[in-house]
Amino acid sequence: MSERLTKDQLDAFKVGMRQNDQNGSGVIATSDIPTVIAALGYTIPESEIASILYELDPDESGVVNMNSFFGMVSEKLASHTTLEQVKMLFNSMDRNGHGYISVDELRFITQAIGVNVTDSEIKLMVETLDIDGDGKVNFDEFATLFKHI
Ligand SMILES: [Ca+2]
Ligand SMILES: [Ca+2]
Repeated sequence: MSERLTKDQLDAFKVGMRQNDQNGSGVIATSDIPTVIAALGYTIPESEIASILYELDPDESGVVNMNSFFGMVSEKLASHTTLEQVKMLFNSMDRNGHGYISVDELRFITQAIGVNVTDSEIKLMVETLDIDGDGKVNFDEFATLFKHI
């Protein structure tokens, strides 16, 4: 079994990227990657983040294709995560227990853990995961980050 995202999921991410490209942001700044990883609930040593960034952006252009980023997420992070951990992470992010993560909830979480992201970056994170396009992230969409489970 592959731990990578399926072709369908990658296609969904690409659709999200194209939508984001209309706003001029189909890429993510490498400086934002530690923030995004933290917002997903992971603690990764700085040394490992440095190697991730080097892998994603070997020529140090300062930006990474969103597709490459999610490929890295599915490969590096998912292999360490059990379904129980994914559920716990999702439940902790779904503060009102309605069964989805809203932009507001993601904003609250990023502020709570002390990372500095703009509203447009938060919306980009939601849009990239939001496969059915309802503007919120349900558990199935969230779990695509960890699809090997
Ligand atoms: Ca919620
Ligand atoms: Ca959705």
